[in-house]
Amino acid sequence: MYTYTEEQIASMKKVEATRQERYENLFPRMSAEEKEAVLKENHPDYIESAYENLRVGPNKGDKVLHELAELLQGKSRVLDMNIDLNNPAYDVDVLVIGGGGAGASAAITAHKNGANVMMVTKLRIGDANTMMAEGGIQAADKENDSPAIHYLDAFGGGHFAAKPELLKKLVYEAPDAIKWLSDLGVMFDKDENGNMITTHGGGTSRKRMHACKDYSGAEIMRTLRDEVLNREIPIVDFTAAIEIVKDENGNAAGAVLLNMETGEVSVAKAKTVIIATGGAGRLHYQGFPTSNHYGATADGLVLAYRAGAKLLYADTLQYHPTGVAEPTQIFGALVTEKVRSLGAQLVNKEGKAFVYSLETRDVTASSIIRECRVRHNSIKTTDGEGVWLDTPMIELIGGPGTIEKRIPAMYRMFGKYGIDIRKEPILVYPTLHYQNGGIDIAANGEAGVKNLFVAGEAVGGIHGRNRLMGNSLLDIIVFGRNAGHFAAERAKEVTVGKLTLAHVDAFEKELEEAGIRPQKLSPQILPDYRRKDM
Ligand code: MEZ
Repeated sequence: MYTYTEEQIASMKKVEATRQERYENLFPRMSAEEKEAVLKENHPDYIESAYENLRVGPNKGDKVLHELAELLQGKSRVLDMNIDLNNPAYDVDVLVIGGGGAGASAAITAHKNGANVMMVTKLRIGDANTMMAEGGIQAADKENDSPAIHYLDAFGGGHFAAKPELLKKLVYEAPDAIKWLSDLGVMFDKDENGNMITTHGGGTSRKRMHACKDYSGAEIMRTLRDEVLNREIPIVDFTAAIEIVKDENGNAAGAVLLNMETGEVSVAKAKTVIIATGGAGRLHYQGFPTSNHYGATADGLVLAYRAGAKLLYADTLQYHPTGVAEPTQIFGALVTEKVRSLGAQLVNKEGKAFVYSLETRDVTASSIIRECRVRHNSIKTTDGEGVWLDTPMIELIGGPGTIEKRIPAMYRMFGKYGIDIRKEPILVYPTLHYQNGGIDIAANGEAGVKNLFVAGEAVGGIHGRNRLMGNSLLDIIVFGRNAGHFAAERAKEVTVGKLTLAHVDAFEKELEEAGIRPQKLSPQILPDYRRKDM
C-alpha cells in the first residue's frame, strides 16, 4: 500500500479543486515556435554532455550517447573464443534474431514464403517491448482518414526527418496490417455494431488508434506467438546472438550463438539473417528509468555495426511523458498515452494544467521536465519528482466505468498499491521508452550489408526524430512482414560461401588504431543492476 506524503495530499487537494474548471477550459496547444523552444531547452536529446563522437566504424564522427558508444566500441565476446565455423550447429534459409513482435512477424512471413526459418532469442519468445506496449496501434482505415493524412501526422511529429520511402510503406500498409492481425485472432476493441473503436494519440489529426483495452501489445504478441508455435517454427530460446557471421564474399551468413544457461557457443549458418532485437531502454541513458523489457540492451545495433551496417539517428531517444513517478515499486513503468487520449490532464503541484495533453511525445515530455526542473512546480516523490496526471477526469468525460472498461491494466497496476485512479490523480515523470534511431535500412528491410535485414525497433529512420504513439506496434508488423518476405525471397538465390569472422578482427584492429582499449564486452545482452559501490 502506498501512503501519500503530507505535501502530496495538500497538492492533490488543489488538483481536485481545479478539476471542473480545467474540464471546461482545455489548455491550448503550443505554436511551432513554442514547441521548438521547449524542446531545445528541456529535451534530454539536447544535453550535449551526454554525448560523444564515435571514433571507429561506419558512423565514425557521429554523436551517440556515452552508454551506446561504450557498446558500439566495445570488446567482441568472440575474440577469446575458439569457434569452429566449419561445423555449424544449425543451417537454415532465414535466421531471425529476436523473439518480439517484429521477429515473430518476420518468421511467420518467411515461413509462409516457403523458407526454412529459425528464431533465436536470448530470453523467450514474447519477452520483448512488444509485450509492454499498451495504448494501441495506428492505421488509417476509417472513412474520414487516409494513409496520406497518417503520413503527414507522422512526418511532422518526427520533425520531417523520416525516410519517405519507409514512412510511406508504414502508413500505406497499415490497414492491411490490422486486417492481418485481426485474421490471426487479435481481439481489437469494437463497438456494439462490430466497428473498431479508435482514439487519438499525441499528434494525430484523426482517431486512428486501434486498441485491445490497454494491453494491446500483449494481445498482439499472444497472437503472433501462437502463430509461430502453430507453424512449428523452431525457436532456440535463452540463446543470445553475439556476432554476425559473414561469408568470404562479405555477405551476412549467420550468427555466433551463446547459450545463456550453459555458456555453450555454437554457430547458426543462414542464407539470410534478420535482426529484430528491439530497443535499448535497459541501458538507462542519462540515468532515466525505463518502460522497456528486461532484454532491451541495443544488441542488434552492436551486431550490425561491427558487421559494417550504418546507423541512422542513433542520437535520438524517446522519453515517454508518463512513466510512473510513485509508488517506487513501479518507478518508470509505462502509464499509457491512452490515459490522456481518454481525457486525463497533466497538472502541476498548484493544480494548474501546463501543457495540452496530446502534444507529440517529445514536446509533452519536455514540458513536464520544464515544469519540474525550471519552473519548480513539481511534487516530491520517493525517487525524485513528478507532476499529476489527473485520471478522474476520464470518468468526468466518459462517464462512470470508463476507466475499468478502457484501461483496466492501469486500474489494476495502481490498485495493487491502494491507489484508485478513478478517484485520485497519479504521479508521473518521463521514462526512457523508445529508440527513435537505429540501423539504416532500404525499403526491402536490408541494411548496408548484403543478406542482412532488420525489422522493428532496431531500425532507424521510419519515424524520423520522434515517433507518434501506436506507430511502433505498427512498424513491427509492417517491417517484420516486409523483412520476412524479402529475406525469404533472397534466400532462394543465395549460395553461402566459406564462413568467416574476419570483420570482427578488422573492427578490433580499427579500435586498436584509434587507441581504444575497450573494457566492456558487447553486445551487453542483459542489463547490469549490480551496485556500483561494491
Ligand atoms: O506506441 C507506443 O509507444 C505506445 C502504444 C505506448 C503507450 O503509451 O501506450
